[in-house]
Amino acid sequence: MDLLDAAPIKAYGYELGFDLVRITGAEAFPETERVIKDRIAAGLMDGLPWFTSERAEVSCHPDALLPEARSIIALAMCYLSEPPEEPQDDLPRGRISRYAWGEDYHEVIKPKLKQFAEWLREYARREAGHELEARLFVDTGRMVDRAVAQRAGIGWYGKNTTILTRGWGSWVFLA
Ligand code: B12
Repeated sequence: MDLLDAAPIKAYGYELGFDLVRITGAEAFPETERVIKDRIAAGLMDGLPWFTSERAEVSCHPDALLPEARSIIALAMCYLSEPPEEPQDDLPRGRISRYAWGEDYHEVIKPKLKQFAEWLREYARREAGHELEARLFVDTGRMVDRAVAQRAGIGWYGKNTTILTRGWGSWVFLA
């Protein structure tokens, strides 16, 4: 992103409704790759057949996802909302994790990422006279979302392994 001023990029991220916007370089994540491979070898990722060592070799190397990659924009969106009123009856009920209360976050965030990428392309053309390529990831993509967020300064690893942010705690989706 060194050819482009980062301030308007961050400002646009906030305009789109993200709560934290940071930028980091597109260098590899060798420590995360080592941890993923150790966990797979120890059988800790059983039940997630798509979570393979080969996948880690891509997801921890941004240049395998986009060869000319220079920077990664790390985004966080808070999902903390007020709990609904507790029903006053004795019927047995299950509890659903807060992150699943609203609309599917993938469907909320993906259109915003597409809009961000379109804006970035236009911004790069206008400011630097060059074409910009971008790839978009939220959760299901081959990207190590937490490692990116930590390196970019979105937050730090909490004891529950989620990224804790100043202001929103761990109640954030990453993209
Ligand atoms: C696989 C996965 C799961 C699996 C986990 C399976 C397993 N055996 O671990 C399942 C389906 C169970 C799951 C559950 C949840 N997930 Co999930 N999941 C992912 C996914 C796709 C990959 C995460 C992963 O394992 N990466 C590989 C590991 C090795 O990388 P890493 O997490 O960066 O690992 C580092 C840390 O582990 C760190 N570390 C671990 N523990 C500690 C402790 C300390 C003290 C320190 C310093 C460091 C540290 O060291 C590693 C090396 O850098 C990511 C999205 C993505 N594309 O990254 C979402 C993601 C991690 N999930 C997310 C969420 C919200 C959840 C849930 C809270 C949802 C819910 N309410 O049920 C739970 C909670 C899980 C938890 N406490 O971590 C969010 C986390 C947001 C945040 N604030 O961090 C992500 C980032 C999705 C997103 N884009 O928003 N998830």
